[in-house]
Amino acid sequence: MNQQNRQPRLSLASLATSRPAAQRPSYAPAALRPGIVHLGIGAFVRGHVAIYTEDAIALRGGDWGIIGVSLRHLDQRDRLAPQDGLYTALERGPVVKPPRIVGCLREVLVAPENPEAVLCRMADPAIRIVSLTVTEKGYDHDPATGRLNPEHDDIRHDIAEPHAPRSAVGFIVEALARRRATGVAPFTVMSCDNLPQNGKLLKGLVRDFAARRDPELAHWIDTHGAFPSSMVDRVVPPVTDADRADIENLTGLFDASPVVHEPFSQWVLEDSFVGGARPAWHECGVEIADDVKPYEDMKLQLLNGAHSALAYLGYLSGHDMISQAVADPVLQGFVRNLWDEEVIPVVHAPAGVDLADYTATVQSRFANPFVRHRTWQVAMDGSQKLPQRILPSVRARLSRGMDLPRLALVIAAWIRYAGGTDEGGKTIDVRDPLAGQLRDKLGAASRTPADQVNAALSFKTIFGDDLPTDERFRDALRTAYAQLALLGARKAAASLAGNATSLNTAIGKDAR
Ligand code: CS2
Repeated sequence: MNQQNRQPRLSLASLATSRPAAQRPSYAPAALRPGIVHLGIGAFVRGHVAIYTEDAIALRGGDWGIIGVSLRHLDQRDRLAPQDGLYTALERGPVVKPPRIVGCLREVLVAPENPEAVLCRMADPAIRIVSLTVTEKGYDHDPATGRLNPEHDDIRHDIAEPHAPRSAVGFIVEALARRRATGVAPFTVMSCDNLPQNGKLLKGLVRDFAARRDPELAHWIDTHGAFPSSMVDRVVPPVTDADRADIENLTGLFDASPVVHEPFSQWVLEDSFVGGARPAWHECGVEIADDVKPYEDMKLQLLNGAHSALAYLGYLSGHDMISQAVADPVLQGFVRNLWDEEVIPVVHAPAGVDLADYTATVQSRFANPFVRHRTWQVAMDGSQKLPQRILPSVRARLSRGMDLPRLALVIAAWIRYAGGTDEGGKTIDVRDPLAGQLRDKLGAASRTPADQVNAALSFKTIFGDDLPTDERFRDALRTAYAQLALLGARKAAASLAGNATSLNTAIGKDAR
């Protein structure tokens, strides 16, 4: 972190001294009482959900302060506590916007340090919503089936010691049990992660866990609880020292934990809240929908699917940033064709949405050079992401007898990436809950496409029971992997990019 020439640290005491260029909360943050506990207080929630909440508080008031909880690390708390929870959000795009100091995050707790403090807050009747951005792996479920994984270390621990949990699901169930025991209504549980039907999925996990403990608790949650599904969308990359320095210059205050985000933001939310209690999000740009599923499917399969495609193929082709990968004519042509030929034909557009326009917007968002989102970052946790980003399109195409060479190439690129060695023989820092197992299995298999594909398909938590036995899928994957091994990622993508420029760029004066 930049230690030089520091301005005063952002805090409630210094807030009034921020430069006029900075937008400050229009209400007094110190007087704001909490109504939301948020599990997983990383960058995304602070660049998205919290900003809508800040707007709703500014517009309509209400006790909707957020208590953020880190389920693993201390760093957010250590950075935000000296700032009284205040942080700066900066939009990165072609138009320079004033930085915004956000006031609705009122406290940050670290769960492993003091699980009891977290449970006390969650059991407090003042808390009406518990929201989550814990990433895919934070649900401790089996991605292929969407069911709780009782073998997961944290879940095993929480079943044995429910009063001092470690997992998000364990915290939710223990807090709900305490509310039930004291006659307090349940809080609404609002997942904001990139999972299909995230509310329904989380409800299933919470019910399953609660039923192992007490079937009556499970029944109470079923009858009185609420688990709205939502589709959230905004690219919020990790901040860099350069971002911190820019923000310090703009606001005149040093912020150890700001967020940077792209201009675009979308939140489609199912309006299912206990007692209807929620901030006035609908007046601040949140779209309320009876059925969020078509929005989630569209976003996961078109936006996140293409993001993962650019991450694996882009990384293997030598691109550090998503914006560079999508500006590469070869990969751009490939992604355009992936959308047009393979994904759009099997995705149902939400009413009133044109998928050609939607994907054109996604493409220009990815190309935003001011958003520094690394391919390596998006490549993380592939074993948890592919099941909802790539495999639903695969299944839809197989069931209709359609081919899928591009989807197969994306999966082949992931296999190659997960193997841990890039095309130049350099080690890849693979971050994934299954990284060790993947590396071992892929490493033990021979280099032939058939054996690499077999090794990957042995992961049923990713591919389920159906795909590994589907001969057409195996064939497509073997062919894609063979192309990748023979030509390298970029040329393999060029052969499926469907335009002469891509092919020429890849095989012509290409230095890579
Ligand atoms: C990305 C997402 O890291 C990733 O896997 O695909 O975080 C993406 O930036 C967001 O879903 C955009 O809303």
